[in-house]
Amino acid sequence: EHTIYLKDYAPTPYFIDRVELEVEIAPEKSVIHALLHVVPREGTEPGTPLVLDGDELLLNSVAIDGAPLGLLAYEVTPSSLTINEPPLRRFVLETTVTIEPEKNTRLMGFYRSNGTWCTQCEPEGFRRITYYLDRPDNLATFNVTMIADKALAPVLLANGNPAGSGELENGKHFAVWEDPHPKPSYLFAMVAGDLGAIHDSFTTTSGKEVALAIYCEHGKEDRCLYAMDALKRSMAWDERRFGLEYDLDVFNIVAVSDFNFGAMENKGLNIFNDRLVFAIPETATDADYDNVERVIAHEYFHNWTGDRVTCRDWFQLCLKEGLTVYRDQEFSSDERSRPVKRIEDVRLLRSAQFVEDGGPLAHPPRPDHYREINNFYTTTVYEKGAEVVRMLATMLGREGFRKGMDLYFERHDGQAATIEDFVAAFADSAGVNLDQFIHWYLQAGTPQVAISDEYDAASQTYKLKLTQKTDPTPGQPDKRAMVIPVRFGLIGPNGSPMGWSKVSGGKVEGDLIIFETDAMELTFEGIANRPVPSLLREFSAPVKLTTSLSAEDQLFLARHDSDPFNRWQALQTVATGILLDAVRAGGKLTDASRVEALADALRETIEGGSGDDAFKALTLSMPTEDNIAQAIGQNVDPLAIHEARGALRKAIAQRLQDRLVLTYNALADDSPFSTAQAATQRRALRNACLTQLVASGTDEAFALAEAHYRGATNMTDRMAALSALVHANAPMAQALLGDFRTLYTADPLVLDKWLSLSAQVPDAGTLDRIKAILADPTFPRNNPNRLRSLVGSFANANPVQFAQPDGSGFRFVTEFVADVDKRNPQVAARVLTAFRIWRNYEPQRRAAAESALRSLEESGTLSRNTADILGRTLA
Ligand code: BAL
Ligand code: ZN
Repeated sequence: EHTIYLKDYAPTPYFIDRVELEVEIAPEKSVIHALLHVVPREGTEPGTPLVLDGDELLLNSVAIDGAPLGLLAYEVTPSSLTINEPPLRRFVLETTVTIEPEKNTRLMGFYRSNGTWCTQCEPEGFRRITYYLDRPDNLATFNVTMIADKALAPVLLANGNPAGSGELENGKHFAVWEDPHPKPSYLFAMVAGDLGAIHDSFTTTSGKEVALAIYCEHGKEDRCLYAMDALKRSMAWDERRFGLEYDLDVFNIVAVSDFNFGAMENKGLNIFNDRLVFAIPETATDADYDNVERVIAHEYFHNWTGDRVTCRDWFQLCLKEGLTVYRDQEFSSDERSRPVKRIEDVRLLRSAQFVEDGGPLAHPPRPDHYREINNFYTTTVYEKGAEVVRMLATMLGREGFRKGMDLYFERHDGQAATIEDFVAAFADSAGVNLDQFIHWYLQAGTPQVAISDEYDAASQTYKLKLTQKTDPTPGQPDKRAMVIPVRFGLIGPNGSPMGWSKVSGGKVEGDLIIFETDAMELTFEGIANRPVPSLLREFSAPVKLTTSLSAEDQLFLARHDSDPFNRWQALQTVATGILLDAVRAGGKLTDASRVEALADALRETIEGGSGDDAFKALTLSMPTEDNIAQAIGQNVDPLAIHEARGALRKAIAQRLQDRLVLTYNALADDSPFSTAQAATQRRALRNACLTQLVASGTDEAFALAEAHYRGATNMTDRMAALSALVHANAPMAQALLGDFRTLYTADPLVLDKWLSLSAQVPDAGTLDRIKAILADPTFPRNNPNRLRSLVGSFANANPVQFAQPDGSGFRFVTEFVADVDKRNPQVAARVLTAFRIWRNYEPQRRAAAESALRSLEESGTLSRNTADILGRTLA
């Protein structure tokens, strides 16, 4: 069994500090000539072999310091090249290999996408380009000479700065790139192709001019302008907020259409999935614009948190990912609405990370073993990782956090670091002990925090009783108490904040409770009236909170809390209570007065002055079916959930109909499309009103949505109407889907929207329609975006049809996984993770899911990626 353990980490006996590559790019076969400057590490014994990683390479020649090696001096296996007795001094290892990018359907290493040659090396793709110490702790400078046919590939890009170019015989040309910053091989990148580009520049705070470019398929240049704008804002923000400046003469981004990840932070040459670059109003929604901005920022921010300071080993992945997600979240919060961004991030955390953390694929942000590292690019590493950094920032304050970051860079710039290094920088700069805090990185599972309160009028004291517990996760049966920062406030009967004369029983720093034991009881003195507590403001820790507050208290918070997150949360909590009762009643609402009270609070939110339009739009969206399933936990019946949620949305729509129509009409806007905050927020609220109206299921509402669809002048409005009608399974939904398909027939990214919506129709005919789409010979069956849009959306966003009690949905997905696994294991393994909830279903669906998983197990040889996910899912 191929399991890798953190405890086995050891430095290599040799390291490579300089790489010179000459790459001859040609159709079918490319040839890589590598000069690796090798140095034995101190203490390496004579005769210690040098073992390099390789994968699907054809070795043509191998030499040391120019002298070819005899056959007995080295060994080649499918995954390695071993030099048996290298010299115990600095030397140059010279290899020549042949690779076939055209046949590379795994999209890892050097491959061809839509005619363009490009690379993806993280985590272990460089070994598919040449033999190397393909691990993140080997840092080297790179010099790359690329040679290609000038007509096929006029554009030749690699990491670092341009260092020469020229013409060669037979229509060929070359370009040289020198990257002066030592980097691990996973940050290596090359692109060759016939591409269009937009150019711009940025002057850094110390006056250095950086040439910026975004490359893409010819004819799509105008779609890159928003990404360029986001890039320049990101560069300025990182200087302002963290004092971090860019460090090369050029910064290039390339958009490609076949890409496993969203994007990749290669030094000086970020490569992007084109869906995260292209944005024009006709084809991109406001959510797409946000994603472009967020990911452009994320990859740019990696230049410091990832590239300048990288990871010692892949167990530390969260060191760069959690931190960089935190940074991109902060960027979006500063650029847009902070409360709205926080609510959106928490929604994602709950619907993806909490689910992962509560199931068979649960793992700590820093795992201690893995079979396949590609399976650890998870929402736990990314989103929970960001929450852990956010808690540090919450406890240390903005300045304290910045001091820790400064020390981290001072100590580790140019190094491959660990989580311990990161946390030590904060402990040392702030002079605090973070020995217990670091367990957030080491322990899996979502802590469950319960808080109850008690007021005693006679003594004017108020008590908060807190408990925490974390359920066992795979490999971690016993859990310890975590350090949980609980931001809070007490609210008096008139809605204003309440102070106290004294608090005892635990650590309270200003408006922050530091809860770090299994249980704690705080006593506040000098409290003249019973307060309503606002707990876990800003969602200050990634925990599941339950409180003893009544629905009336929650509605009071929804009206009076100064924290927008908790105003939103209060309404969600009331809705969740109603929905859980409705599910228990088989999908019917049981308490009309509570529904009315919720609807009235929503009305006040929409009408009232506090909160921007995007915030109001978020309050209108009820907990998702997945959220409800999670709250139920065991014996989940997705159909009862779907019906309960539909019933609540219908009841709210009926009660708020006049208000929704008024707001919808009042927000009509015929000025030209703009991505300015006020304009996007206006669209968000107007479309939320429309979506809510459609939930009433009336012909009038359907007609309004159809008119909205037909009259739309941008993709945000068009998709909002179509999506509302599709999710309501309205009579005209199929016809409008057909119309949408023909309107955008030539645009692959809009095709993704159609595929995704088609897969989400809550109707028994959906599965057959998906099968027909897949069976179409023109369907691009190797493109990750298309496959994920269709089958990923079905498995993750159509809970009722995926979990048909007869198992047809489950079997369709496992058969799809078995097929795609032969060509692209990463895409297959990712789709399979939709089964992580299978044990939570009621018995019939659970049995059906298990049977589909068992047949996948028996279906033949699976990739390590898919076998790993399957094994853990069934364990
Ligand atoms: N490093 C992989 C892509 C990303 O997280 O930026
Ligand atoms: Zn990242």
